Amino acid sequence: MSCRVVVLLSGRGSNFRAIVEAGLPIDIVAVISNRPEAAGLAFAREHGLTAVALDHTQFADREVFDARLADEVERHQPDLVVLAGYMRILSPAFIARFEGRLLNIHPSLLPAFPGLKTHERALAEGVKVHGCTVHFVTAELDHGPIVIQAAVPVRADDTPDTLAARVLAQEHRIYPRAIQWFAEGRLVNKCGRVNLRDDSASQSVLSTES
Ligand code: NHR
Ligand code: GAR
Repeated sequence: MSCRVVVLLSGRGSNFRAIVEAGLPIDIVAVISNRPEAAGLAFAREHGLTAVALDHTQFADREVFDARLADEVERHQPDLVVLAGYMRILSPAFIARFEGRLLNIHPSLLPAFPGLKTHERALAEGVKVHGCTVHFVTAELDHGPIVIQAAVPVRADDTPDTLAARVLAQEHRIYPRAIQWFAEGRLVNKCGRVNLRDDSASQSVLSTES
């Protein structure tokens, strides 16, 4: 049975597109945005996927919104929930319902630069290497177990925008890969570290094809 995936996003949705275009053996059963105008929602509809807008500004507070969001996510019975440019911190009550099946992509090499404006901060610190991280989401913001990272060089003439574009290209490579590993049941979460299970069956299929 194919892995049922719910995608949460807030904006452009280029990571979501990269996931769709990777042609993974997954079922994207719903795409949910806290911003009704998110381009990612329109892309989902164009692809015949279930697209749901839940406008957080219409709710009394974060707890009330997150409870409604969690109910909506659960309705689609996901095996995996993917944050793809989802820009709202999730309350501990939400995390408790989905921990272990919740992935995020963050535009820095964690644990450096958790939170927002990562590219500006990387340039301000003068780091020479920057990148992105896919991690399991825990209640502690941007601190969950790391699945995969990709690094990019920082150039002397970079602006936040040129650096973000270089990082984004890597995001589009690593997020589909991490999701595929999850769907294959190959991610083993052990004491807060993620190991990649070497599934000999799928390995040998790969090697006979290549
Ligand atoms: N929630 C939890 N509990 N843990 C994480 O690791 C999370 C999370 C929710 C989102 C993505 C994240 C990132 O990769 C993410 C990871 C939003 C903010 C933020 O401050 C910070 C980190 C992340 C996403 N959001 C503001 C807020 O008050 C709103 C900002 C806005 O709307 O533009 O929620 O970096
Ligand atoms: C991506 O760079 C993602 O890593 C980042 O927002 C962008 C979303 O782009 N996520 C965060 O900063 C989470 N706080 P996309 O909508 O085109 O995928």
